[in-house]
Amino acid sequence: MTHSSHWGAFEAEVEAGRLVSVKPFSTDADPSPILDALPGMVHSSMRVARPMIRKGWLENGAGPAEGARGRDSFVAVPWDEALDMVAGEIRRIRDSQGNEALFSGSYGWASAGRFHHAKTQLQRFFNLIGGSTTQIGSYSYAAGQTLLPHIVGSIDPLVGPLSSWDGIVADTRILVAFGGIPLKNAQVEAGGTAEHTTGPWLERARRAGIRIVNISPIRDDIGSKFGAEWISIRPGTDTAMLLAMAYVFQSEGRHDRAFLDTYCVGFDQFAEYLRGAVDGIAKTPEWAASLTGVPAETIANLARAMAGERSMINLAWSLQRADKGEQPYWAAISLACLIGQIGLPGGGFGFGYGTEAGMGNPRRPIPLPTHQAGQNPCPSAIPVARIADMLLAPGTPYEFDGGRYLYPDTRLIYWCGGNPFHHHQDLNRLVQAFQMPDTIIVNECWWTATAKHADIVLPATTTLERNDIGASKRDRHLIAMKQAIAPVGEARSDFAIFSALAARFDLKNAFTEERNERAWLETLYEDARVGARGHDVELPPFDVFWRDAVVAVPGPDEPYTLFSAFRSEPERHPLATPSGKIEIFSERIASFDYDDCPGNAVWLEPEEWLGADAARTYPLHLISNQPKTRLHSQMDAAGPSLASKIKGREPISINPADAEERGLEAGDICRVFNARGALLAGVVIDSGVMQGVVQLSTGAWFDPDVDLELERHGNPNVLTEDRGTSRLAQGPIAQSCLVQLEKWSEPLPVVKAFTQPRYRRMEGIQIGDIKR
Ligand SMILES: Nc1nc2c(c(=O)[nH]1)N[C@H]1C(S)=C(S)[C@@H](COP(=O)(O)OP(=O)(O)OC[C@H]3O[C@@H](n4cnc5c(=O)[nH]c(N)nc54)[C@H](O)[C@@H]3O)O[C@H]1N2
Ligand SMILES: Nc1nc2c(c(=O)[nH]1)N[C@H]1C(S)=C(S)[C@@H](COP(=O)(O)OP(=O)(O)OC[C@H]3O[C@@H](n4cnc5c(=O)[nH]c(N)nc54)[C@H](O)[C@@H]3O)O[C@H]1N2
Ligand SMILES: [Mo]
Repeated sequence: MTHSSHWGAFEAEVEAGRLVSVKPFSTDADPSPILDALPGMVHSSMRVARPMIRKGWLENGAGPAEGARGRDSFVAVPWDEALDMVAGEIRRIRDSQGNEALFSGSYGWASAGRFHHAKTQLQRFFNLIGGSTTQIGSYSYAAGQTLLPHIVGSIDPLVGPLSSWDGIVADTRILVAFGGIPLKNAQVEAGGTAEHTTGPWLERARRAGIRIVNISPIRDDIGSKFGAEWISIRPGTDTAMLLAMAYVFQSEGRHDRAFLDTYCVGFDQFAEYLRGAVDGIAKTPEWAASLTGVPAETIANLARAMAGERSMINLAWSLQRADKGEQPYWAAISLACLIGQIGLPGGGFGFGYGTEAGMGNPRRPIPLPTHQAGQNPCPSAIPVARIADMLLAPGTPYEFDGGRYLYPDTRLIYWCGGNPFHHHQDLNRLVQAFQMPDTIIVNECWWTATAKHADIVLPATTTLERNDIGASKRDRHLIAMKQAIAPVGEARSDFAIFSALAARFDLKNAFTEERNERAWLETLYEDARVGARGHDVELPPFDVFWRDAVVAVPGPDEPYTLFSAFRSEPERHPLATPSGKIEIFSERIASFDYDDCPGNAVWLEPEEWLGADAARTYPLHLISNQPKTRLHSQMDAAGPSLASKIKGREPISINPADAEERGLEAGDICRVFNARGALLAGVVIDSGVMQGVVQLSTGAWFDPDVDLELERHGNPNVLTEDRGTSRLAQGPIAQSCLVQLEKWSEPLPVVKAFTQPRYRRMEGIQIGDIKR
């Protein structure tokens, strides 16, 4: 049975109604091992088997939970009763407090599949009942997403299409990658990917003799097999290095004056800043060396090398998931303007060649089959990562991208397809924030920490229990995702759940448009088929697609170069910025008068970095990057992720010198802590992690021991800070985090992340058997 996932398309093998194994897609040159987790996860004892209500909520009624959420046991109830309670509570709050009090932001990756996209189903329902408060932007790149429209008029350099790899292989001579191009990340793509191409592209770049430079605290961010040089840099200081490179260009007269005059505004203000006219500090390589730990000569020589040759600057998204995370992106764009190669084949910049599968793939921009949530009639939304602020301080003013707003008073949260107890920072604070509303409802396939912190948990099917279409902006395939097994337990699809809720508001037909799953798949596919014709692509009819299960759309013949139209005809193709040009200085951002994001790229000291005062108490910088063995928190309880644990905890990598100083050996359990929290992790000693830095991937299921004030499983978000990048973007700053680490010699507390909460059956309810 053909199917797909965020980490790749595959063939599902089913025996006696159970998924037994998964075979990678036949033409995938570099399939992801994460596939191996699927059988174990789909039939895991952690599946939510039936609707569950938190005992305290059932007994005491809706209201703030005062610590009971996350601790209480549950009661299993029949579907109809659960749905009645959910609909009743949504109606009560809507009618008494207004739609703004309903929160459906529901950030999260959910699963591949364009129709059963969880958040779309959720928000489609809420939009029909008058709307709800939502979230703006993405945890992935909130800072870049808010900044770039001001500077270059679009977010293409962030989400694509980037200048395509075929053009890089042909024309780039030096590829400078801050945060590297980690293949671990290139396993996944939202929507699903049939071919993993980043490794093969890097291999072609190596064979083409391109000089590849990995500037990162972690050596493996570009595998040594691609011949990359490694320049280790202190986390959070890339802006200083980029500014110093710009300084070298400018002070040595290597900058492209004609490019700056024709295509940019604000170079003179920026040049003043570089020279030190603003703050008395010239942004010399020596200055940057003292901040970054990169030798001044290395910085200057790299800048000079880039002056003479076709160069591509790549920054990982992680760089902007940090305190003042807007700055490295603005500094990189400004540097690329001085170099003057933007819009030329193989030149300029791009953010994220190593963030997801297919970034930089040559691809035709045909529309995808996509379900629509419709318009939200309620004009209420918060910046994505300000959720805990909103819950803890309703009515408080905040600033965002030039505007001033008040946090709404949230009485009900409905999460569907995300795991805030994975993705949010400072989880101990989020536990408090989640006590505030009257009611929290979660649709989940598994007993994640978010499900455990809800009042009503509705069991959702996994993709293998329904039919769907897999498609992504960055892969050329459409994949028929065919139902392989019957729903596990009493699970229902999110579509079925919201159809049933809509019926309780007399809106069933408006929600379903009188289509079932099959009719929707056909409609979405046929719409995309019509749209594809606009790009001279003729897709087969739906029945043929469904029979063959795969459609591969051939890529374009010519490489794509970002900003090439603007470069060749700047008057005819101006950028969507106030000046129509690239804004090295932005009058508009300057007019917001933010000291944490002024009118041009600047070095602003983060609150937590290795040069901060706090580093005397917490002397290690924690990189909580994306996990190699899973997708965020997904698939943590099986397969490669489970196999990677050390005594049941997430591995943390540390430089040999830092390990020795603390008497740590490989395989030890250590306590990692700062003022916000503490966790246990398993020690891996790795000289590929620079001294002063530790690396602990995101995604171990949150497992707090309230009495010990200890997270037992290794979830780094008990340590990270919950504050916005700046008033401009208010993005998350997970990468700006200092910690200390010590050996754990006490008895090891039992990990309960993969244990279901206690529950009992309500009188008269038959419980089916769930495999444990
Ligand atoms: N410290 C730190 N924190 C980070 C980051 C970091 O770099 N460092 N990165 C951030 C980034 S970039 C991101 S994108 C976020 C990711 O954060 P999330 O996207 O919230 O993480 P996931 O684990 O993918 O959560 C998706 C949830 O949806 C559930 N799900 C899957 N399919 C379905 C379905 O069909 N229906 C329903 N109802 N549920 C389903 C899964 O079981 C899972 O619990 O994390 C952010 N957090
Ligand atoms: N296997 C797997 N792949 C994934 C995901 C996953 O969960 N699992 N998640 C996907 C998602 S949602 C996203 S948004 C992307 C994220 O894509 P990225 O944000 O690019 O991913 P990260 O792994 O967080 O960071 C990449 C590397 O940047 C380096 N880095 C961190 N801080 C700094 C710094 O201050 N300076 C420099 N120079 N380098 C730094 C780290 O060493 C890290 O390995 O990944 C996607 N890919
Ligand atoms: Mo992300």
